[in-house]
Order: sequence, then structure tokens, then C-alpha cells
Amino acid sequence: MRTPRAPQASPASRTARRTRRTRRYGAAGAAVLSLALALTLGTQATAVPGPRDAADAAAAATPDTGIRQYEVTGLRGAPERSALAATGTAIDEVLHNSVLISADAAEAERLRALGYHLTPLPAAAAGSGDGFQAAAPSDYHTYASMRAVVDATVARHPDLVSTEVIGRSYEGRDIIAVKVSADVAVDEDEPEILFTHNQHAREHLTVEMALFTLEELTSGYGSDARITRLLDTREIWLIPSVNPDGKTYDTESGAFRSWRKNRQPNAGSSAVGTDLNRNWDYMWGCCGGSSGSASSATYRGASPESGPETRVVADFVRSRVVGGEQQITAHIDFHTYGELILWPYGYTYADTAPGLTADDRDAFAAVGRAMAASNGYTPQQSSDLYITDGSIGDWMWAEEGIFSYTFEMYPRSASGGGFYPPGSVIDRETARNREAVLILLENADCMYRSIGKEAQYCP
Ligand code: 0X9
Ligand code: CA
Ligand code: ZN
Repeated sequence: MRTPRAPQASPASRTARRTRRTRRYGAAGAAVLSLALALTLGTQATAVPGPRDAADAAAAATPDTGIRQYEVTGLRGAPERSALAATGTAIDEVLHNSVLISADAAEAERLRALGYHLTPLPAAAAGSGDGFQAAAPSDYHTYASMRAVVDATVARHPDLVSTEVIGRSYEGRDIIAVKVSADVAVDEDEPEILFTHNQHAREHLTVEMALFTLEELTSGYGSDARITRLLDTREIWLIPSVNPDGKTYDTESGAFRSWRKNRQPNAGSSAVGTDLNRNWDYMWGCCGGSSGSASSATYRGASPESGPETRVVADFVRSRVVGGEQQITAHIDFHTYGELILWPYGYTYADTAPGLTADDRDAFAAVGRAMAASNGYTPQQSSDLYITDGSIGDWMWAEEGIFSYTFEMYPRSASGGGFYPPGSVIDRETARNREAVLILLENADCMYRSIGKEAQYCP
């Protein structure tokens, strides 16, 4: 655990004029990069797998994870939910006096032995029967087809979009960051905003969200005045898939596996995977908000940043410190589901805590509520749900001074398809967050303007 340091947004650090710029590559490097991208595009365009046919899917079938949703009844309030979470169960959805969880048979048995009351939900995404359409893996982009869309977008808008491989997943897949800004090849002195997606394998709608944002920003430049202004004054980073191995594992058999974690083996256990959103290096494992058991869905890993994917994204964020100042000021980590907008801290119920002043909290809440007013999500502090420790948002804020939100996208409840809503909702439910994304981009130069304290914090 690290000592909390002063957040980025203190008046002192905000006044420091950004002068020095570190270039990742010069003009020659950029040319080589574009060539590499063009080649990658060429290969990937043909490598994108089409929808599997039934025989193919059957042949590829692997032992089912046996994970399904259960309602755990008789839980009132965050402390009782946190007590359940502390046993290592991942909570999917919070209801009034119950929660929904995903568990395999052994996990369900373990919880019953602890005295919890579990009722299995109907298998095919609850609430069906009234024309509800179940999703299939082919409803969503694969990791490879996501790469192809990104590369094609770079090819169409080379002055606006660039990509870089910021590292590799456990299984060796590229983790890419996509930069969107006018004069994209130049590292300009502009507020930077980061969007991360797909930390959790099965949350496929979040990858669609990244592709929506990419398309919206690039197609709007030069035609939409607001987007043009934003791309002229901001540098935007998208990491469309933090967990490409998990995403691929979740869908590659042709049926969803309800997988959450990465695909890293664990020493001394046959259980695979770390919950990347419990693996961040701030208050890691402090507070009962994660599990030390490899078999748990919320396994925090052997040490902070032990997940290669966590390390890659954390290193990328640290690399955006230029001249002693973190360039990224605001961040959204996209998840599903619940239709929520969450802010730190997750490790404590306290509204303010070391490194999180009343003004910080008020700015978090003000911008969070403005975004929620635009999309109908529920805005709240993360721990209002249940305690989480080692989550990305707490690290982003405490260690890097970045205003970090967690969005839980569509649906609101399991009856909308849970983690697997039908492909027919993708356009609507990604576009639903257009305004919220723009609101964050607009506020990112001075988050404290939202509470009328621009003069104090952003001179
Ligand atoms: O438990 C999680 O990691 C997130 N929910 S999910 O169903 N997508 O797994 C919520 C994380 C919220 N916690 C913080 N932002 N601190
Ligand atoms: Ca910059
Ligand atoms: Zn998630």
C-alpha cells in the first residue's frame, strides 16, 4: 500500500505550466508506425473471423464454466452486501433487499453453507418469454474485429487518430491505446482524457462503447462544432479492451462463458484468472473488498499490478506524467451493468478520506450528476454499492490525481439481458452515453468549475 499523495488538482500542481513534452516518436517514427498500421490493417482485414456455423461452434465447445446468476435474498444495506462481497463473490446487481451474483455450483454451495439464501435465476437471461432476444457472441465485435475497425478508422482519419501498442496481455495479445485529437501526431499541451473498457471479460457492450466514441468523434470533426472544438483542445485516449484474453475466452466457444477475470494461471491452484479491477496498487486488499483465493471471481492477484494487463494500463497512465504533471485529468472506466455512474472511493464508505477533500468529492458529484442527468443513470459513490478494494478508480484518483468515474452501462437489471443484452440495443445504448462523454471532455480542463471554484483551483 502506498501513502496517499496530494491529488493532481491541488492549486500548486495545476498552475505548473506545461512546457516540456516527451515525444514517443518523431516524424520518422510516425511514418514507420503508420506503415506498420497499414500492414496490420491488411492482415487483420482478412483475419477477422466470420460468425461460426453451428458445427464449428459445437466442435469448439469447451467444458462449460457452469456459471449462472442467483438472487441472494435478505440483504439490506451496503454493509450486508459488503459482507457477502468479502467472501469473494462478485456482485452483479444490487436490488432493494437482495443482490444478484454469478456463481458456479461449488460457489453456490459454499455460500449456502455460510447461511446465504440463493435462488437460481431462469437460465436464458431472466425475464424472457415476452419476446426477449438472447444475445449471441456474434452480436458483438471480437477482439480481432475491434482491431480492424480501429485500424480502418486510423486509415480514414490519419490526422485525427493514431494507435499504439502499450503492452501485451498474459496470452500475448496487444493492448492498444487509441489517441484522438486534432494534429494527433503532436503531443500538445492540452488536457488529456482517458476511457478504459472491458476490464471485465464478459462486459462486451463496453468495447462497443469505445467503437461508438471513436466513430462519433472522428465523424463529427469538422461537421459538429462542439466535437471540433473538443478535438482542437483535448487529447483523448481510448483503451478499447483492457482484457482481450478474457473477452476472447468468454466468446470463443460460440456460447458465452460468463467469464470476468483475465486468463493468467495462478501458482498452486488450478483456478485461472485475476480480477483486474481488484488488482490496482492503492489500498490493495485492504478492506474486504476483494478475495485472496485464486478461485474467487474477485481474486485480487498475488500482488498489486500482478496482472500484466493492470500493469500495462498503469504504466501507460504513469507515462502521461510530463514535466512532473499528470496530463490525464479525467477518466471513465466502462463496465456493465446497472446504469450507474460511480466515483471514489470504493474502499471506504467515508465521503471524504485521505487525498479526497470535500471540494474533490463535490466536484466528483457535480460532474457525475451532470453526466447522469444526460443518460438517466444513477450517480453515487462507489461504496454505496458495496466495498471494493484495489479498483481502478481509487488508484486513478489517489495515486495519479485523475477524476475517475466507473460507468455501469445497460441494462439496469437482469431482465434486460444482464451482461449479455441483445445486439439490437448496442446502437441505442452506446449513443445514450454520447452526451455524458462530451460533458466529461468539456469539464476536463477544470473539474472544479462544476462547483464554482475555478478561480481557486484552476488559475
Ligand atoms: O465490482 C466491480 O468491479 C464493478 N462492478 S461489475 O459488476 N462491473 O464488476 C464495480 C466497481 C465499482 N468500484 C469502484 N469504482 N471503486
Ligand atoms: Ca499532451
Ligand atoms: Zn465490470
